[in-house]
Amino acid sequence: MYPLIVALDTNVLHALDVAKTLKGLTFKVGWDLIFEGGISIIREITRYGDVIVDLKLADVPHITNRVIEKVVERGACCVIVHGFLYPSVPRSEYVYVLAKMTAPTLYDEMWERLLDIEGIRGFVLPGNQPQAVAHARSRVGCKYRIITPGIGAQGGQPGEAIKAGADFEIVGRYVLEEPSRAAQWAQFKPTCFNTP
Ligand code: OMP
Repeated sequence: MYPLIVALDTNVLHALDVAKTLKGLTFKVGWDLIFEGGISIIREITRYGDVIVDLKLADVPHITNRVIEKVVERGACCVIVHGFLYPSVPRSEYVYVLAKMTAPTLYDEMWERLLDIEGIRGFVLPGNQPQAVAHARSRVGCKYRIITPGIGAQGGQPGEAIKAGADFEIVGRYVLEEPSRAAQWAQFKPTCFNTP
């Protein structure tokens, strides 16, 4: 397994085709694909690899927890939740907290506070800002996973965020356009965790 999470932000046929071609990797399923393929697309993609569901959840805890439960029941390993919910972020082994985005947002003013959150699976941090990834890794050690979008189309270079301390890089367009590019990740090793 390469330290790569392929973001299947595409139509159902293309997503299934890429997942089959890259069987054994990890896939991220978001709104785009779920609107096209229905919620059952989660289970379908799990036939090819681990699935992270990215709904960027941001509701009150009882609602967020109900959604997480439904997604996990369908075979997802984990779910991405907005960090700005802090301190009402759901704490669970299924939760990745989005702490800073690849585009400028208000997270830039408070993201470091979110690194104190305990009892989660890990953090989503911007792979096109390796210095932020390195800072987060030095703060959390190997207690939590770090996964990083922003590679390829958003300016990050393959492997750069992993070298800065990430475990997995999340890549959409760069790999969707040409799935053979996934092989570039064969040379990289996760900083702390081998599983997404
Ligand atoms: P590409 O730019 O095509 O590689 O896609 C990036 C993927 O990462 C998309 O699925 C985005 O929703 C996701 N993403 C970001 O681009 N920036 C963020 O700050 C956070 C995410 C995410 O949570 O995955």
